[in-house]
Amino acid sequence: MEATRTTCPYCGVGCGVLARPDGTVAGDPEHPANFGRLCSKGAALGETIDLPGRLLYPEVGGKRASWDAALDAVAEGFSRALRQGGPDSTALYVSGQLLTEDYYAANKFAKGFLGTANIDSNSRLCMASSVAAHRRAFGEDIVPAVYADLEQADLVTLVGSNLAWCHPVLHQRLMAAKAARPQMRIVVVDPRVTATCAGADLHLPLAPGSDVALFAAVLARCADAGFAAPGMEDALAVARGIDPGLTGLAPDAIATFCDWFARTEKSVTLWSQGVNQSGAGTDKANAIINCHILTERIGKPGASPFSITGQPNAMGGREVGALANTLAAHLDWSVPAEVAALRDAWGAPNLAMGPGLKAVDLFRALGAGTIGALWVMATNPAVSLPDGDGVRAALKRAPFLVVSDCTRESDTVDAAHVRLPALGWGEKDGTVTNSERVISRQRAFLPRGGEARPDWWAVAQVAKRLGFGEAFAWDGPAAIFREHAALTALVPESRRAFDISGLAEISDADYAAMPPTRWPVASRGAPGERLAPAARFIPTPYRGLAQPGAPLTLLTGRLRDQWHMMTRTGPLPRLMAQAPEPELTLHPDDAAGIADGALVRLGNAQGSAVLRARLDAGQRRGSCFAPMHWTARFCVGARVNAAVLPVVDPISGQPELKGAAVAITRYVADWQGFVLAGAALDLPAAWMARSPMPGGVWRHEVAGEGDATAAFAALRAALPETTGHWAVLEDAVLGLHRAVLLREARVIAVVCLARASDEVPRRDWLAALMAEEGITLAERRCLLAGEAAEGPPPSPTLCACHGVTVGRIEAAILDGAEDVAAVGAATKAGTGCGACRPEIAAILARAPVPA
Ligand SMILES: Nc1nc2c(c(=O)[nH]1)N[C@H]1C(S)=C(S)[C@@H](COP(=O)(O)OP(=O)(O)OC[C@H]3O[C@@H](n4cnc5c(=O)[nH]c(N)nc54)[C@H](O)[C@@H]3O)O[C@H]1N2
Ligand SMILES: Nc1nc2c(c(=O)[nH]1)N[C@H]1C(S)=C(S)[C@@H](COP(=O)(O)OP(=O)(O)OC[C@H]3O[C@@H](n4cnc5c(=O)[nH]c(N)nc54)[C@H](O)[C@@H]3O)O[C@H]1N2
Ligand code: SF4
Ligand SMILES: [Mo]
Repeated sequence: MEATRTTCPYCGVGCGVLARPDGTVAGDPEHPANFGRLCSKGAALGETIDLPGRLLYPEVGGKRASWDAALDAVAEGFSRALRQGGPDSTALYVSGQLLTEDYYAANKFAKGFLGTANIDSNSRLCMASSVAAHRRAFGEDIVPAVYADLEQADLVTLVGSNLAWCHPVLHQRLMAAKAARPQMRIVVVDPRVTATCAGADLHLPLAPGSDVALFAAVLARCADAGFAAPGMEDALAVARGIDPGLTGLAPDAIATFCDWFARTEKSVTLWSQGVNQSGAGTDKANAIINCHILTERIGKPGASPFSITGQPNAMGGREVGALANTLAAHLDWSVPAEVAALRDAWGAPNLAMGPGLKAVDLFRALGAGTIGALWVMATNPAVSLPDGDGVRAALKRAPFLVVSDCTRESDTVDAAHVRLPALGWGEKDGTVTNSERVISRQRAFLPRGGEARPDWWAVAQVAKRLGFGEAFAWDGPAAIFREHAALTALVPESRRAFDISGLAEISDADYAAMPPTRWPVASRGAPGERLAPAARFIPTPYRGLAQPGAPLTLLTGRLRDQWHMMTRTGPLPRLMAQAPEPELTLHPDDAAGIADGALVRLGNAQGSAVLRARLDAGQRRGSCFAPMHWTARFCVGARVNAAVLPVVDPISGQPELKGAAVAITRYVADWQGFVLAGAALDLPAAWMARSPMPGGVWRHEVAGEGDATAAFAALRAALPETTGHWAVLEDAVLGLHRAVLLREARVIAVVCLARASDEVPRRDWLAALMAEEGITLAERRCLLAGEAAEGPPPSPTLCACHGVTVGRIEAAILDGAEDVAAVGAATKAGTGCGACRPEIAAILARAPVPA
């Protein structure tokens, strides 16, 4: 079976993948991003191909419809809104998970033909602050660096980036470079101890939101060391006026970092959401860039600022200009000649003449009733936007909502009037651009699922129905790509770094075979490497968090093995094993009597969520951390964005997704425990977290109020499987309730409740028995005890790639493995994507006690 060269659909590293129709995937050794490596999510791609819950047919009003009927309905909904409210009562909300060609089509449709700039992208939640900072500093949204710079630098500073978990393959490249050149220094700037800190020489646990103060100190120190550059005066004066103490860091730690930065010519500063997702995100990014301008370290080998992208095509979205305040091909609304040229090129007399509503304002307008028709593509705003409850209410109130997605299992899809099935990974065909400006092909290697169609095609069909067919008459993605590439040299006088006009005449065959290609690719000349744009200092006055308040600051972010709202990673047991429940990490001194493992409610006047408390001294005091991933589908009531206020950076409009002020209270449950069953169930429990386990078993963590005996009966009654024999243990005085449903020698279901979660048995052993064809008599005798009478207790999986448990790793250490490499040689743990290597190092450091 021939392997197809394609690209991973998850993070912005943009790894090349060799994929076969039987679902086997491997890293592409020839791709310049990964040279054959893949992380746990990439390596599990084959298992995501047949996920249940695909949206396979168009639906109108909740009923299956033909494409013709669905497209007619979309055209009608948009015409009605245009008639009643004009262009600005229509809107699109799109995503960095679209292919460039789909993205281009959506943007052309909205800005050129609906005549509205009300098209924004989930990149507003992700990259907007960096886009704004680049435009302020460089006059254009330019990322000067390439990945090799991380390997060539002598100082790599990671600011607000958990690279080990979020860009694992790039982190592995960095770790390999450090192993080869141990003198290379790595600094992590993050309020909490993350897996990325394990490989660092210095961790600066600064106060949330205070990055501008840190980089102001760096700027001042560099100036003191004799660096000077024209135009630095204002930025430097502002920086000198900022008290470095605002960071809450020890003065000698700040001094060490400033010294390292000032002295190290080959210095790369890489940043991500700890910078961007902030009420001061744009200033944070410019404060970093200022330090690189002053030291003349931009776009040089091993020396550059480097804003890294999150989604697979965040960069492509910026190229096609599908943000409410950008135009196609980096063209600029403030340059009339560029606007005129685009209007002519598109044949679009109605071209929108200025910026539209940014994401948060767009959903506010939807809630206020001023948007008559909204089309959402490839994103789940019901969960990912701040003010989650407000956004859900707005979606429900929308007069006309179209959602294009590959899955039916999304809270936003639930709310849609028209549902359009999109091609999934492996079916779609087009291009994406990664963090280092490399354009790669995603190629189809699977037949289309059901009646799913490309997003660009759906856009073109609706455009045709609205009378704009001529401008959307593409026969495939290559034609769209050519049109997009041609726009990048539309106005010769405006010299833009983003120039891929060299690809404007690419043939269909060459497009099909296109190797990874870094821009710029001008009509003449070789493809680009680094970019070294002329740069301007931007004064960055200090502003703290926009959501100040007592008592704790909520930081949100990502887990190693989950992707966003879990639609693809959540159903896979091996990716769920790392964190089967939503957890809130707290410093023990902030716990105020809350025990490790207790359920807690975090919340404020806007909203709340219930999670399992984890006490961890690596969390900065005064802050707590919760993953962003949980939706109502996996956990009822753990959507953290319910408690995140929709406050935005005034320059970029990016919401402050890290920094909500929350209070933590104990969630009082009279009973809690778990239900194991052969399917994901709706159960009568006030709080419930579902997760898949190996062997087709679903774990349901449950908690609730009221009489435990009644709850126990209700949970058993809610199970779909009833034939068989119940083994039951109840001790109402102790509050213990355990039941196992047996059919012959098979375990069909388990229900266990207690007063506290540590009084219920471990789930792993019981779940493992459920996965078996039949259990032994010895096992059966121990069932209600919840653990085997003999043998070691089951151990959680640490290495998701090779399924290696903590116990195996501890055993290898006892057998003499002294470092991460030796553990890898003995167990294979850490030899896949490598993302668990920091955790293996942590186990080595705490030297396991012999059993
Ligand atoms: N496994 C996995 N990988 C992913 C994704 C995923 O869902 N799962 N999503 C992808 C996407 S779209 C994105 S955008 C990237 C995001 O990649 P990252 O930005 O690395 O991820 P986050 O966990 O959101 O946030 C990074 C860190 O910012 C820290 N932080 C919070 N507040 C501050 C602050 O004020 N200052 C500083 N300096 N740090 C702060 C947090 O503690 C957190 O550790 O990951 C991409 N990769
Ligand atoms: N509290 C908090 N909130 C956050 C963040 C945070 O750190 N903290 N991070 C923010 C960031 S950086 C991001 S990027 C967002 C991510 O948030 P979302 O964009 O809402 O996340 P996803 O779950 O990835 O949604 C993508 C959807 O697109 C679908 N899809 C995939 N490919 C295609 C395609 O080709 N066509 C179509 N039509 N659909 C497709 C998938 O099935 C999925 O349902 O979350 C943001 N929200
Ligand atoms: S690092 Fe992992 S998630 Fe990111 S592109 Fe590579 S394989 Fe995919
Ligand atoms: Mo993102």
